[in-house]
Amino acid sequence: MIPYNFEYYQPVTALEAVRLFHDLALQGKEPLYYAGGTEIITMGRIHLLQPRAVIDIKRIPECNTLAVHDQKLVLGSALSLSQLHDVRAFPLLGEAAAGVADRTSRNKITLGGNICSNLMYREVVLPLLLTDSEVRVAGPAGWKQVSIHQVFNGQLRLEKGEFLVQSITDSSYIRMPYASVKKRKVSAIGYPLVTIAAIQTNSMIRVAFSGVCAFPFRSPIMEDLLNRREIPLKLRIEQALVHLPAPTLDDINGSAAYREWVLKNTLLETIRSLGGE
Ligand SMILES: Cc1cc2nc3c(=O)[nH]c(=O)nc-3n(C[C@H](O)[C@H](O)[C@@H](O)COP(=O)(O)OP(=O)(O)OC[C@H]3O[C@@H](n4cnc5c(N)ncnc54)[C@H](O)[C@@H]3O)c2cc1C
Repeated sequence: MIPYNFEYYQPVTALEAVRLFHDLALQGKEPLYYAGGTEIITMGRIHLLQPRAVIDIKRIPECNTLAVHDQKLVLGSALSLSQLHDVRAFPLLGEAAAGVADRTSRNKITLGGNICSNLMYREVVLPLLLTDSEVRVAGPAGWKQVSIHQVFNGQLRLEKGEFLVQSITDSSYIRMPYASVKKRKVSAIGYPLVTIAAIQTNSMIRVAFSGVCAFPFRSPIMEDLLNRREIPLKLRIEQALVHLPAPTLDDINGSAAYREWVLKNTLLETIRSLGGE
């Protein structure tokens, strides 16, 4: 049960959604965009969130796009993680999506909801970072299409009233060899101790991480060190890990020392699998 009342809106255009957000915010209703609702409902049930209005974006056609235009794959932010996995349009993204939660939850959890999640893992963003994808955002100032690197820095930095509509990925990246590895504390379902996603481009291996620090990231300096093939791989990994962008997570799922051990071994396994020794 959700222990408070709230208004529920289902706009059918992005413009209507943005206008609703503006009007509801003026009325002090602290509106939230609502996608799968799994996080909003979970947090609402335990009083960590209490919006007085939610704006469901799932009926907006652009949020449900799954198409290739001009050699670019366009994915709507309201596609569920199950859909992303099942259609195999972007295999690495599908695998990253399949590592989140359980199938029943993934039928609800959306691409946009995972990337905009208040939970720190946001694992589904890793393939978008690796492929220099772009995102389309709708907001009070209209639409904008920008590189994910411009708006994602640990989390998606949106202006008030903006929401994620689509991701756009160059098809050439989607065909590249890839690896996706998620290590958990015990079972096949759970938050990551370490998640690594990687692709092999023509010139180098690109790597992105979740579960290692308090936010998902891709680091140019780490990638540069990991690709110096004149140096033995184990040494490259040691050198790269000096440049983690923040302290290693140390929590109930795993101590920092354990995570670092898992990270080293997982990186070794991932880079070898892509022929990067
Ligand atoms: C059982 C379970 C296990 C999980 N395990 C993992 C895990 O291992 N790894 C992991 O990465 N995550 C995990 N999660 C977290 C999960 O992926 C997200 O928190 C997901 O639940 C939110 O997706 P949603 O579509 O339901 O979003 P919602 O609950 O609808 O929204 C979540 C937040 O995102 C905002 N939002 C949603 N869509 C948009 C949009 N298009 N534009 C702007 N803001 C938006 C909302 O306003 C809200 O603040 C788990 C969740 C569950 C329930």
